[in-house]
Amino acid sequence: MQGQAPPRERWSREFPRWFDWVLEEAGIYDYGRYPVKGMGVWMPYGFQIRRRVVELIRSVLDSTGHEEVLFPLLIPEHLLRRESEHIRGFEGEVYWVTHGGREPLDVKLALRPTSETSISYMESFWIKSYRDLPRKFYQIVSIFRYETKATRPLIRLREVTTFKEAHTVHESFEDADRQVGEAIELYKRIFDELGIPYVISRRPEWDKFAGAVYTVAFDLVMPDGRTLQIGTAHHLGQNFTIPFEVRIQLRDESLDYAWQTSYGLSDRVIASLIAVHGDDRGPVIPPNVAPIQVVIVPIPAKTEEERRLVEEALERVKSELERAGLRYHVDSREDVRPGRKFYEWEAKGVPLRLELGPRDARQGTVVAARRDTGEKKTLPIEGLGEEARRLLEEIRANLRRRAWQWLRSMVHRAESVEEAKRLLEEKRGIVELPWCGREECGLRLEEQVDAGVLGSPLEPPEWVRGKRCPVCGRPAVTSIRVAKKY
Ligand code: P5A
Ligand code: ZN
Repeated sequence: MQGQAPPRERWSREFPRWFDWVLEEAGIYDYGRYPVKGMGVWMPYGFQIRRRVVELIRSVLDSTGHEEVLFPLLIPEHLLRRESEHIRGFEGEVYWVTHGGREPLDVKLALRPTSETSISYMESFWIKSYRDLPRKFYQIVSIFRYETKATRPLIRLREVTTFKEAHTVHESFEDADRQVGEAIELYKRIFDELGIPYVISRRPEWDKFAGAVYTVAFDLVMPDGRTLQIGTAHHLGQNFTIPFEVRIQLRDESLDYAWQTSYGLSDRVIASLIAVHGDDRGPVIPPNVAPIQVVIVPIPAKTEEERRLVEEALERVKSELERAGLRYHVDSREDVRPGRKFYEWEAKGVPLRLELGPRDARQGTVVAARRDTGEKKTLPIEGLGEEARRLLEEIRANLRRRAWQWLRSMVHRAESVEEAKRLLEEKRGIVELPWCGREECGLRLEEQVDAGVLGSPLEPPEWVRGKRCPVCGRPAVTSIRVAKKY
């Protein structure tokens, strides 16, 4: 029996409301009720998803020579101010601790908005020679930013609770450059594991990280067609090692300042996996991070003998799933009707549901319903563990495929400003145009299309060859991406 794929009307048309509803309905993140703006509570179910995402990030970093550390939350004012571009960028977003009890503090302390300054400060003691390099540190911590744009749960927080920041040190510009390349590869791996599609852009000069030489960013198109920056990697040059005096002895025995990179991910990774795999019924949590991979809903039996049959079949189903190492839950609530249960587990995004009624029990089968496609089929209990594993793998692949398809359908090309404007209004998503590469034209374009610039692909694309910049008419050297941004 083939089910219709669940509709995605509400998901795309009312995305912000859909998202708030999902976080609450699924018990992921309680945002509205906590009495500090921009801060919410990870609920048990959400926390489990978060934990698995964090484990994935950790395992990718640990297996590639990154060392986990933990720095203090507080940064003294003079450290935060030491790199001028950096503080200029963050000045308006810093929370300050000014008192200890009733005493005003001698030195104001910042709640870290990011940790380049405190980490560079300590690196100046730890790193003395090229022999110590490369070093790759990371931590997964809360950071605080007094965001002034509209705050949103998991998307624009004032306490970012799942900030994974990596900080690396190198002996040359080129090594740091290569490290940015590695960061991009690692982030691809992480996003691919979660089935999150992305567009990678080199951010324009006017939108790079405060204190960076250049910034590469991953963007996702959200269901409503607006883009979300879901990760960034920065070449920091010697911008922090000079003021913090991270000086090293080079191979030729001379002394020079070291080179750095930093790269970060946040709660937005979790927001994106919830957003991108959703439909009108709620999210579909990818099986590899789903707290519950399989939910079993026993269908009420009428007679004692049917009840016993279902009980017995249930034991067999459970041992099948256990043997296959799957995370399952039996919803045996007696006061809730099956229809209501289906609705609730769909809203939690459990990827696979097994229904087990008297008739199935008698036949030694269960009815399996896929959350991603809504498809239902009858499966023998014998060998169910393996079959469920296979189905979950298929669901994962399907989610990823569907998400990529959707992202691709949201990237458009235009050769004139008017066309770009029209596409942004009618189709939303990302519009790519030929570009002369000059800042002046990029900024004019932002104004003319009333959208933000994401930047350019890392390599100039083939299709712009022979084309002209729609703003100034000069030959295009690359393309530029514009989008309505979150
Ligand atoms: C890289 C890690 C940095 O802070 N320092 C350490 C560098 N880069 S960043 O671009 O400013 O932030 C990294 C990623 O964090 C996400 N992010 C946020 N997520 C939720 N709420 C926020 N207020 C917020 N601000 C930034 C973005 O995905 C960004 O790419
Ligand atoms: Zn131009």
